[in-house]
Amino acid sequence: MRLLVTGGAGFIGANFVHSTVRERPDVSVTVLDALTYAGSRESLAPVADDIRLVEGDLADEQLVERLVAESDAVAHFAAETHVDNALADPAPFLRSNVIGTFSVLEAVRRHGVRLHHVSTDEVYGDLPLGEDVRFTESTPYNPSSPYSATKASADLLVRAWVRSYGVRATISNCSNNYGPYQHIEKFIPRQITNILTGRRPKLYGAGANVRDWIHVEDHNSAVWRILDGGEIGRTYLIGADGERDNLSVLRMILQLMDRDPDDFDHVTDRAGHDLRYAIDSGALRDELGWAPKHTDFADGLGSTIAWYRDNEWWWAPLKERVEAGYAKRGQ
Ligand code: NAD
Ligand code: TDX
Repeated sequence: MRLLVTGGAGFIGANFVHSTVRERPDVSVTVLDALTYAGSRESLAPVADDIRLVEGDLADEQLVERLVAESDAVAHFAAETHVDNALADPAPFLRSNVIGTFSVLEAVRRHGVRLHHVSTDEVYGDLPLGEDVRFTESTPYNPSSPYSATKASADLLVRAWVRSYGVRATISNCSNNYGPYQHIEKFIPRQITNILTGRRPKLYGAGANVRDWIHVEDHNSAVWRILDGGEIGRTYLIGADGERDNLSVLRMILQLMDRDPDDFDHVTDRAGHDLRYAIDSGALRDELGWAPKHTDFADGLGSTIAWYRDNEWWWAPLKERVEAGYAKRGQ
């Protein structure tokens, strides 16, 4: 199989490429990535000799068309992904997430190529705290932020291209990922690298917001399961029953790093901050037989901390600039 992976130099995409090279020697991987601030060649260094990396933008229709024409399937991960950045400047999110997905859809339509579109649970908006409800495939779309609105728009384009043009596509909406190679602007790696650089962790508001954590390897095994056996036109929700509030996650990081549990700062809350995400992944488990492997969160968090400790070369050059950006916003 010739597989085109968009966004393969980002967090989830790079982990996907690593595991594909490791576990699927029959797959030849081409990565298309614009190498924005969120993508890096270094994340693909361990597999550099096993893949082809093309630096380019999704909005470059001719390039996308050429690469899609040479592929049997596309795993579409590329996107602008950070909610705080979207609040500060939504324009790149419209370009990459909406126009970029449109460009991929037109190319797969012309060439009859199978597409898997990677999306997020944030398209469903948020859930109340403390109620026993979860997102399912039939939850109505209700995005809150410029980021989630552009991901929702992309999902709707995919659904329309399936219905109108018979494009062979599936969609997955996954909960919050953690693991190696995640950009240090995101919650978990930001706190780990704050501690490793002598800074205090930063918690938005009271830390009561709940996220449903899944290890990136489990997200990616689900994506492969859908590519292999998913029903065309279907949406699958991916989650590993990992609900925790932000304060508990932060305290766990502090404990695993031998710090005082109160050694952190409360900072300005995010505008429009979604309260709670929670995924019911029953359909994926029952119909495609998928199950997560990383079921012990403390264990997964411990190995993620170890990865950041051992791979300072990968993140240290970014740290000052990321924190200066947050400081400007009072976060
Ligand atoms: P990331 O920000 O770490 O990586 C995104 C990658 O896409 C980067 O390498 C970047 O250079 C590339 N990119 C961005 N715009 C591009 C463009 N116009 N053309 C080509 N490449 C471009 O993101 P991530 O966390 O790895 O997320 C990957 C996908 O998974 C996204 O679609 C995201 O919405 C989705 N997702 C993420 C999470 C999460 O917790 N991180 C959860 C659910 C879904
Ligand atoms: O320093 C911080 N302090 C803090 O309390 C940061 C960066 C975040 N937070 C909070 C905000 C959220 O409630 O932690 C939670 C997680 O924040 P992010 O890592 O920014 O993730 P989130 O906004 O939940 O979105 C993530 O999951 C879904 C990804 O960034 C998205 O790309 C994905 O779609």
